[in-house]
Amino acid sequence: RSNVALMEEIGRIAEVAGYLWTKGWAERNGGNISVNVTSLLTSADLALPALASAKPLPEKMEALAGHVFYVTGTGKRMRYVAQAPFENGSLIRVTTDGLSYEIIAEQPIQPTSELPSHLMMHNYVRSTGRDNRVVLHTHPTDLIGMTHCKRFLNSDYLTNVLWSMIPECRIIVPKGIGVVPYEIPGTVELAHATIKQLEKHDVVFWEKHGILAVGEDVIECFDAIDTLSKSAQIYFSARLASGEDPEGMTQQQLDDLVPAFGL
Ligand code: 2HA
Ligand code: ZN
Repeated sequence: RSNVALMEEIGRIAEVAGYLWTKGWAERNGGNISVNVTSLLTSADLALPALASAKPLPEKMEALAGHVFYVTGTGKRMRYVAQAPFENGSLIRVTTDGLSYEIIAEQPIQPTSELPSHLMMHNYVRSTGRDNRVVLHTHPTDLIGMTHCKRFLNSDYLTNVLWSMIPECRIIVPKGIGVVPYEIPGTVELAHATIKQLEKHDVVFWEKHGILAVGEDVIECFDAIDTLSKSAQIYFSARLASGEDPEGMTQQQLDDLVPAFGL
């Protein structure tokens, strides 16, 4: 494609897809990415003809009418998204009535099974006035492992444990972590429960499944999850070293970060 701004953004998505694979967070087709690229497109791009007939969305997406997204393909592997983003994902356009979507480029690759939930989240965050562009879902082993422990299925407790492992964590994930109890992957129920958590948080843990982050930038979304993963690794290392729960930074040390970093 000749659109330089779009191809740079696709390059960043491919970069992150590669990280997800090398991190060990993307077994087989695990995880999915959607990025709103509307602002990067020319009017000719926006008017590209549909490559397949329109598919209905589960709900009306008013805030997304006419918007175009790059989305990873259903059953596609992140390690191949990294190498060939347009053979393992496609551009889709939400119809002007917000009721359905159509694939417009480059090949008729069917979007991720989580597409309805991704679009519901994009629609929700945009409707709150934020320039949300990214929904990133992935399967980090360490963070999913924590969701198998009942005591971590509490947003305040989980946030505090991970924040208190290293100062960066509160700085990079200032809104903390939301927790969603187990739901069947790809369902509207999972999407609704996640959207409830997105009222307060930009990162949500799905019990016994994975992590979802929203934001303006795909690299920043990756960094937030990566920083939480680092905190989890420090937590496990400290537990192994001492045989006990690490004390973590004190509440005072955590609170001092707020004025120091303008959080
Ligand atoms: O795309 O991770 O949650 C595969 C998944 C579904
Ligand atoms: Zn998943």
